[in-house]
Amino acid sequence: LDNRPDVQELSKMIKMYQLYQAGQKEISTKLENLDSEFQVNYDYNPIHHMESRMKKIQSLLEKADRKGYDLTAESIQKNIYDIAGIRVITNYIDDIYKIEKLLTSQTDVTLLRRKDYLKHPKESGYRSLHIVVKVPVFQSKGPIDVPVEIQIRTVGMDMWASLEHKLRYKTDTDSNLVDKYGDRLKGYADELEDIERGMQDIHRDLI
Ligand code: 0O2
Repeated sequence: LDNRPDVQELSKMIKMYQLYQAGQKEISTKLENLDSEFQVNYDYNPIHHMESRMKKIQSLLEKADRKGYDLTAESIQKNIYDIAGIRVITNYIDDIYKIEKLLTSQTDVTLLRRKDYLKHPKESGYRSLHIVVKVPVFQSKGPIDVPVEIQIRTVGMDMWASLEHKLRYKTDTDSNLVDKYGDRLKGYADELEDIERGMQDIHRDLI
């Protein structure tokens, strides 16, 4: 980066991370509670597993720089919503929307942004539901709303995204690989969707 933030700004960003991490924990707990409740009442778990990550400061600054935002804690907080991220991997496609509805209908959770890459897959074939919600974090001086990005997708879509991410990452060193595998992967994304919808139909008949 040419315009690195000074020590004072960096220290503000580090403090800001504590707040975002707390927001991430609030949402993770809500999701875990929903999943346990499903187990007790319906003998079924919509969530296969979850992963949480905090965006590394270096990636955060690079993203802000790329998007042309000031590299200050204030500007980053105002413009970037995926500092705290949770990935929810579900068993079936229906579960994606079920989780979204159950989470966003909670009174202290507010939906800020929504991108449905299931209804509108990306050019690559990528499918996932991305939502950003805000949740209050109770600090010593009172509550502060914190945005958390949640990516919700099925086991199949997650497996696909991991492989495709590797391909894109490798592209930096070998662009032939995208020419070689890009179309095939896109085709697999469509096939996976067919298979997951078919399996969901069978599962629906079994519960
Ligand atoms: P990381 O480390 O995964 O976070 P925005 O956040 O909305 O300002 P953008 O780029 O419009 O910026 O967000 P988008 O495309 O809705 O979501 C970005 C994230 O979605 C990526 O994070 C990936 O995790 C995932 N993603 C989006 N498109 C693809 C795709 O074609 N293939 C794969 N494998 N993943 C995708 P980052 O930025 O890569 O970093």
